[in-house]
Amino acid sequence: MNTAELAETCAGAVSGGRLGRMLDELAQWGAREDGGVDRQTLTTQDLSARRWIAGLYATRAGYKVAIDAAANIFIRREGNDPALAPVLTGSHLDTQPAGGRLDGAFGVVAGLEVFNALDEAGIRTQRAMEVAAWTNEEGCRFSPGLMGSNAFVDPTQMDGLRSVLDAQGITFGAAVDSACQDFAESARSNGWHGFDAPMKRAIHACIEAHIEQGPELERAALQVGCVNAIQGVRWYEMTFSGRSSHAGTTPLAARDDAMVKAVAAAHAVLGMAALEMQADPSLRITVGRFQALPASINTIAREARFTIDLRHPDDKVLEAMQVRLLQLCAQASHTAVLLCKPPVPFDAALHQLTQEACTRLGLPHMSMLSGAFHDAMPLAAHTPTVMLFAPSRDGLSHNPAEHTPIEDLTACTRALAFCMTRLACPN
Ligand code: HGY
Ligand code: MN
Ligand code: MN
Repeated sequence: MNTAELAETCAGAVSGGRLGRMLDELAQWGAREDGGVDRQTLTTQDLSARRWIAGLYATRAGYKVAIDAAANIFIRREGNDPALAPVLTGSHLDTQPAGGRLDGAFGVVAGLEVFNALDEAGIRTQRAMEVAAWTNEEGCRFSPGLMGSNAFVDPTQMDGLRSVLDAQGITFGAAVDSACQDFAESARSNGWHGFDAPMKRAIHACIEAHIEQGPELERAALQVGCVNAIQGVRWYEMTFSGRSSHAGTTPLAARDDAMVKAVAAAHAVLGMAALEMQADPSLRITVGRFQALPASINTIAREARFTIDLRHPDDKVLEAMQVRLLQLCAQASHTAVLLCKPPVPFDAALHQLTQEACTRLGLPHMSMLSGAFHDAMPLAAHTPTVMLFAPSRDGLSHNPAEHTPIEDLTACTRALAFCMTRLACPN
């Protein structure tokens, strides 16, 4: 068989039943009563999910597992020529606090289903393939997001990232060390086959499968998104200061109320955002978190802070918006830029391959931009990278009701299987 025929054979062996069962099993870790998932990075729920998914393949012939200094996990399916750089797929296992069961999880499980399909079809590839489970993509517990994939591409970031604290005062470094120890203990007690996975190592190409998390594919009644770029993203935290004093005794003239300053600034930001998003449908401005200290009902706030999530496909617009946001928050005692990522174009040849895959497999598809960021964003600076999307029902994500019909998840996985096989069997 030529490589295209091998690729079609692998795509044909993808099983929606197996895919659905793995997604169901994975959703048990951090399962919420409302059907969603709370599996924040490096929590006990995340460690259980990591142990389970690595353990599925770690003792199978032809497979090896590894963890790196950012606790990124890699599941490797050996190829005929170990000297060749691997083809990489995967996504993240961590979720939002009230997340869905597909954001991230689908990309990891889809990669593993490609492995299952190759095994079933008896295909040995030239290049090894690896599925990555990147650490802390979401950035909820430790901010910002994309810590694991960023550190893989630029290990010099690790020292700074290790000192980031979560709300309980635990450092990212301590959480990473516990995860690496947990992995090592599981590997020892279960006889896992391991390999050495240094950061920044050579990768032949990277393809990440993910749910769209927006409404475009469903609106167009299409099954697969061939993603050509990710829009730029900037995160800010605006902090306002005041002086704590008694709510019942302090007259207006004596008040220095941080809440008054923060609410006024947030209100101005949201008012500007509404007008600007009306004028420019590509613009996204969100105030997602608002906190006050000491957060006591009968004490005037000494501090109040809120976050802003700013997104747009054009970096010049992001730059101009940043100036306006800082102006509106001029009363802030501290402004922090937590994340600043310019728009990232994906590899044109890989994007072409994703479209070829969908055409050959008869999958209705379209080329599109990603509104959400993904681990593919940093990877694109390290190796030719592209993404494949499956539709999201009602465009909903970061919500327990997140859902995609299994036939659409299967279609996207078939396209992934085709592309990965083509890349891993070059001749
Ligand atoms: O925020 C994002 O774009 C990603 O879903 N974490
Ligand atoms: Mn995601
Ligand atoms: Mn997400």
